[in-house]
Amino acid sequence: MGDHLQLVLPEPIVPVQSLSDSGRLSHIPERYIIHPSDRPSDIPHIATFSDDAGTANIPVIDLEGLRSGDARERTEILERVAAACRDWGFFQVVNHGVSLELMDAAREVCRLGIEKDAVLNWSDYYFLHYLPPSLKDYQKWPALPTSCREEIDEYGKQVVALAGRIMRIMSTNLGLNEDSLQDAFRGDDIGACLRVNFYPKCPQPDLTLGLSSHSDPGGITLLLPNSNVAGLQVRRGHDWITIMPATHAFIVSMGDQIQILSNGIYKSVEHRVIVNSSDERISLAFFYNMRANIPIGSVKELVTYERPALYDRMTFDEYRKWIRLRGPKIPS
Ligand SMILES: O=C(O)CCC(=O)C(=O)O
Repeated sequence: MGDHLQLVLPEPIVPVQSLSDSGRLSHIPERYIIHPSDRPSDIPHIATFSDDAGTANIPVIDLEGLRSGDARERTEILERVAAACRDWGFFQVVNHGVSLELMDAAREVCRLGIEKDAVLNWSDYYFLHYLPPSLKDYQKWPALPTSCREEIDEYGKQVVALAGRIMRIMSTNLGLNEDSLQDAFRGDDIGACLRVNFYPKCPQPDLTLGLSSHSDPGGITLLLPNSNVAGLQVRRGHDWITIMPATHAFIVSMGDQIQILSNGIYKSVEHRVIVNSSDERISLAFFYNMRANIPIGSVKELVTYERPALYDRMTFDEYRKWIRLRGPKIPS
């Protein structure tokens, strides 16, 4: 995942945060200026907006009804998720079962974990690995504030549980056994990591991007953004839709491996991040991926005479190497 993103990003020598914090920057350095055809033409004039789920452009789906045991309500929710997976490749979930306090705390401690002189990157970021356990190394997690490791650990556990629930919903919606997708990921052997992104204020947001257009190569992503600063844009045909995050919602998106497993029924959609001059932004992108070394192809029930297999089987590791050569977007 990191390799993939590094491919499409220039590697900064100075953390963007320190450039922005100098307070003297009126123009962004040359190396951050992107080609005119890639520039965001429609930076929202006011980046900060009120939390109003009604203004969101991707579906906001309330999962509360899944707990009630009411069959009709459950069917309606599943249908909404199915439509969002098919039509958007993106949706937001609220009442998802992850502790709201923990969401706020995770955002705050991860933010504080971005040290001034830490890992250098464009729109500074760092990775924390949760799964497989062999990759989890607390020594590489921020030590301060002292609650950081414990809270991020608990956050990871709850988000992994939510991701599992969403995978089961998607599996059922595809007409499969509810564990089929999870089994294809190799169940307990999945990969999970958190990418903490920090986008400082930018004096010339129209000339650059916080994160270049890409699709996520893995399974599903659960994104926790600032609830009041716009930044994420999702490709919709020729347009870029600026997502308005609903309060305490996760933005869920399909990765390339879901497109492959579903034989193209669900789409992994390109997205990018714009920055702005008045507000900084932080986002926690939680990637829920399959085991890296098992061949993945479309689930056999979804390959038919009318809909032959669209993709070659390959392992997630091979796929990452493949996109490194081919560029960051799976053909739809
Ligand atoms: O910051 C965001 O809203 C999106 C982050 C993202 O796409 C990523 O980390 O891959």
